[in-house]
Amino acid sequence: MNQESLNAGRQEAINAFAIPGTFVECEPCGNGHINDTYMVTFEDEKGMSRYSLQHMNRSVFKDPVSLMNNILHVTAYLKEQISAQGGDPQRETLDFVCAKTGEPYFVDSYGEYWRAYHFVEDAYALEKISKPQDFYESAVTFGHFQRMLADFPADSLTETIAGFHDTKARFAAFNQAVEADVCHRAAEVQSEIQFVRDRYDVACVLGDLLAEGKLPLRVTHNDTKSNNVLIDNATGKGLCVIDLDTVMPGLAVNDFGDSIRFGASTGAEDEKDLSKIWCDLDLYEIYMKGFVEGCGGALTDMEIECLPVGAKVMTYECGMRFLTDYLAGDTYFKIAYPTHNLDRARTQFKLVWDMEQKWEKMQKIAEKYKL
Ligand code: ADP
Ligand code: GN1
Ligand code: MG
Repeated sequence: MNQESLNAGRQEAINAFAIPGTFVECEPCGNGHINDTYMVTFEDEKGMSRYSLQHMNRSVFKDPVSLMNNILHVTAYLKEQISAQGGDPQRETLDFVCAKTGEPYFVDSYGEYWRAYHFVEDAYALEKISKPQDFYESAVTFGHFQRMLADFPADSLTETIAGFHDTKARFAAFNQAVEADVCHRAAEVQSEIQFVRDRYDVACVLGDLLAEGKLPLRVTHNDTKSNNVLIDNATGKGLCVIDLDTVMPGLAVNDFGDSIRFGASTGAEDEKDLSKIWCDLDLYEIYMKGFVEGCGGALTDMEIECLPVGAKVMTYECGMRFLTDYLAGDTYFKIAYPTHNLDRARTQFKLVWDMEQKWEKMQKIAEKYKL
């Protein structure tokens, strides 16, 4: 969709939600790769209030109505849990604002879907890990999130992206993109393609363990990048898990792994200088400690043993997804320049390689957290 229709649709959306007061301003917000997020300010007699307004990505989420139903049910359930634990449901989970029609979303005249949440004030998203303590807090918060959803009726959730962490299916999609080579980019990335193909076992390992009944299916977040958790400015504690689009049945080890690939890397996800990219084992262990604690004893020994596998698989899968998107013409992830997805893929492959070098150490660390 072009910028002009997006801007016009956004203006419609600003007027469409049941927000009291008058509109003051709207600014882009955050660094998500999927949706377009804005921070919108309104003013009424009580003062200024802020909201997060999101244009939902329709090419990624084919069924936004079912997706919003998922989020509605999950956040309602979480609010009960948070209240029962003496927490603040207004700040500790996403809190919707309905459209004036009463629906939890708005469709603009271009057919685009929008939603609005109360902005979680006095908190920050972890774009990069500058303090290990923040990473620990994010781990406790993601672990606790999963624990709170332990008895959520998983059957009531729609799969918002089919096979989201089916790494074997991702491998097949990758091979199709290589064969199709619609942008004639495959020739220049032969070594990256080979890197992926040499590790088909990594694509299969978790799916096989799940099929053999060795790992349990749980309700998981599935997108545990550290900027999908907010940390409280005042207490420094993890506060609120956001970006709930992919809450679906999944593997705990993948939620662990996705955080490691992003937060335990010594460089940015799109760092061009690969000599700066390593998997920091201190951060890996700090996160493991927090995640296991946050899960509150619910992880099985097998899950704990497979935490390093989750780290490797999620990093490999994410690199493969970036490379697939690069080959397919950058239709999925937002990019800022033409080789952005390739740069991202390369950091992930460097991390996978580094994890392979440190594999025994990674496994030994996990052993310590078996209960
Ligand atoms: P994406 O799916 O594109 O990653 P997110 O839902 O993660 O979108 O939102 C992008 C960013 O916007 C977050 O990383 C965070 O910085 C900010 N954000 C989103 N919703 C809120 C909210 N309710 N309160 C505060 N910040 C928010
Ligand atoms: C996307 O939406 P965001 O930016 O939090 C992606 C994740 C990737 C991540 C890579 C729905 O996360 O799966 O791991 O980018 N989300 C979706 O940075 O595809
Ligand atoms: Mg996000």
